[in-house]
Amino acid sequence: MGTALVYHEDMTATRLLWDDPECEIECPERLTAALDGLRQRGLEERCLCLSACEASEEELGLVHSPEYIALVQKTQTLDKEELHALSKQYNAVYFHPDTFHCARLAAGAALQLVDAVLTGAVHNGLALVRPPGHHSQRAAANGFCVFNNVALAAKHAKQKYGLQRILIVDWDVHHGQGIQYIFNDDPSVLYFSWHRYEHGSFWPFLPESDADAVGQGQGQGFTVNLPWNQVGMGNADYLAAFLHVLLPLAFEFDPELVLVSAGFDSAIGDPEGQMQATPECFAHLTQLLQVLAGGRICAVLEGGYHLESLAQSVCMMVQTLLGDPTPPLLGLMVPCQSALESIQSVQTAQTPYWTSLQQNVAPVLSSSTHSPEERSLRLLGESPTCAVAEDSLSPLLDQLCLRPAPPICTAVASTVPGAALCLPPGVLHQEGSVLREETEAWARLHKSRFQDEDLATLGKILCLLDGIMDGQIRNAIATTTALATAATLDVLIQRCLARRAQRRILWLNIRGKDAAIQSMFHFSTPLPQTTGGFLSLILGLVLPLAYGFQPDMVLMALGPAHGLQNAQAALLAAMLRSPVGGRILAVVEEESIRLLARSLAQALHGETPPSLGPFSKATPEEIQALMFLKARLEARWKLLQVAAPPP
Ligand code: X5A
Ligand code: ZN
Repeated sequence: MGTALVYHEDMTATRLLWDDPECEIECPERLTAALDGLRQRGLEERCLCLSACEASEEELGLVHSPEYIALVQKTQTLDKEELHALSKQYNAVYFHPDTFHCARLAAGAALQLVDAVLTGAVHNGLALVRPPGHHSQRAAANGFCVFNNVALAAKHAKQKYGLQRILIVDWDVHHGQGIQYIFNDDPSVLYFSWHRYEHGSFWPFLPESDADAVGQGQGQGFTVNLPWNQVGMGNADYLAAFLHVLLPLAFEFDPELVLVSAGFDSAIGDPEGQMQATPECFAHLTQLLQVLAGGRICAVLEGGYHLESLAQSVCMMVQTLLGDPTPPLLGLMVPCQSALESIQSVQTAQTPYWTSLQQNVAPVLSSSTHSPEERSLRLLGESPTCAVAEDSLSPLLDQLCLRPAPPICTAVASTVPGAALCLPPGVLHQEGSVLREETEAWARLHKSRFQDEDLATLGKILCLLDGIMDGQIRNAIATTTALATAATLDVLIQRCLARRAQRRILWLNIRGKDAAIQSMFHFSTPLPQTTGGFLSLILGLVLPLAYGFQPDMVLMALGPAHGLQNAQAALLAAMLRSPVGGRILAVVEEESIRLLARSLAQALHGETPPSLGPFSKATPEEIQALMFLKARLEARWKLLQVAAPPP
C-alpha cells in the first residue's frame, strides 16, 4: 500500500498556438517541471506509477453533455484559425488539435486514481494532468479547463463505489466554480474552495464565489467558499483556514474519500495568485487532510504557473502522501487581518448548517483585559500586512530544506513485555541505552524519585530522546512506572533544554492532575467528553498553539487517569505530528500502556486514526472552558484567533 502517481507524457502535447497573454502560462513545461522535481528527489520511484488512459465517452457523460463532448471531439480536425475562433467563444480557454486526447487522459487519470485508492491498491495518490479541470462546466470549457477531472472523479466514486460522502478540497487560487455548479444541490459532495477574490474584482469575477454562496436545496451548507480579499496570503492564513473552517466541517461531515483540486497557483511566486504560502505549507495541508477518510486522498493537479514553486509544492505534497515527516513551516504564525475577516465571513455564512461552527463562539476580549502576554507580543513585532514582497521569493524557494526521513519510524521502550502491547508491524523495540554514568548522574539529581530498577528504563528513554533529536528515530513511546513518571519527565525536559540547538518542547501533560500554574507557557483545561468538544480542543486550541510555538519536539505524557479514549489519543498524536515534523515522544505510565500502546503506535507510525464516533455537540461547559483559555491566550498565540479584532 503506497502512493500512486498517475501520468502520461502525451498530456504535454497541448499548447497555445497563437498569442494570448492570458493563456500562455498554461504550458507543457508545467508537467515536465513537476515530474523532473519528483525524479530529482527520488520521489517518483517510491510511487506506484500508473500510465493514464483516456476516459470513455460514457465516463465523460457523468458530468458533461453529449453535445459538448462531441464539440470538443471535433476540435481534433480543426485548423489553427478555427481552433482560435472556437476558443474565443469561451472564457480564458485555448484549444489545440491534441486537446481532446489530453483532456480525456486528464479525466481518465483522475478516474484511475480513484479506482486505485478505492480498490485498496494504494492509500492515496496524485494525478499529474493537463489540461486542468475545476473551471469546466457541463457544457463549457473555462479557465484553461476542458473536462472537469475532479467532478468526474467524484461522480465516478459515487456511481461505481456507492460512496455517500465525498469531500473536495480545492486549494487552487481560483474558484472552481465548475465544481460548485455541478454539485450545487448535492449534499453527498462537500466542496471547499479558497480563492483570490478581492471583493469580486479577480477572475472569474463571480458573486457566487463569495462566502454567502452555500449551495442550494438539499445541498445547502455543502458548498463552502472562502474568498481572499487581498493578495499575499501565507502559511499562517492557510493554516488558520484549515484549522478554523475546513477541518471542523470535514470532521463533522466524515467523508469516505477526499479529493483535492490541487492547484499550486496558491503558492509563493505564482503570477496568477500573488500569494505567499511556501511549498512546505502544502506538506502540512496534506498531512492535516490525512486524518480524514481513512487517509484515502486523491489529488489532481489544477493550476500552478511558477515552474519552480509548482515543482517544489508538488514534491512537498507527494513526500507527505508517501508518509515522510513534514518540514518546518517558515514565517511568523500570525494570520493577517484580511484573512481573519474572510474566515469570519465564511463562518457566519456556514454556521446555520454546521454544529461544529455553532459551538465555535469567538472569544471576546474586553478592552480592559490586560494580559501579561501583551508584552511578549511586542517582541515579535507588529502583525504582518498582506503585501507581497517582490524580492522575497528566491531566498524562500532556495531555503527549502528537506530533512531526510529518519531510518526508524516509531520505537518503543517499555517496562511491559512487548507481546502484551500488540504493537503494529514496523514498530521497533529500543535496545540501546545511554551511558550508564550519565543515567546514574541524572538519577542522582532526582535521588529520592528513582528506584534501582528504573535506571535501565531511564537509560533507554534517554536514548529514545537522543534518537529523536538526532533524526535517527522519528517518534517513540516509552513507559514508566507510576513512581518514576514525574522524575522521568523532569529529566527529559532538562536534558532537552541542555542541548542548545533544540529547546522548544511542547509538553502535553494528560495525567488527570490539574496543572498548578497558569501562565502563557503553562495552562490546563478539562478534557472534553463530547466529540465536538474534543475536536474543538485539538483544532481550536492545541494545533494553533503548536503551530504558533513551532516546537522541536512534543512530549506527550499520559498518566493512569488520562481520560482519553484510544481513538482520541490516536487523533491527538496523529495531528500533532504536523507542527513538529513527527518528533513526538509519548511517555505513558504502565497502568495505561496495555490499552493505549497499539493505537498510539499506529498513529505515530502514520496510520490514519480511527473515527471518534458520531459527532456530538460540545456542552456549554466545555465551550466555556475552551473560550476562557483562548481568550487568555490569543493575544500571544495569534493562530488561535477565529475572528478579526476590530481594526
Ligand atoms: C486552472 C486555473 C486559471 C485561469 C485564469 C484565467 N485556471 N485568467 O488555474
Ligand atoms: Zn488556478
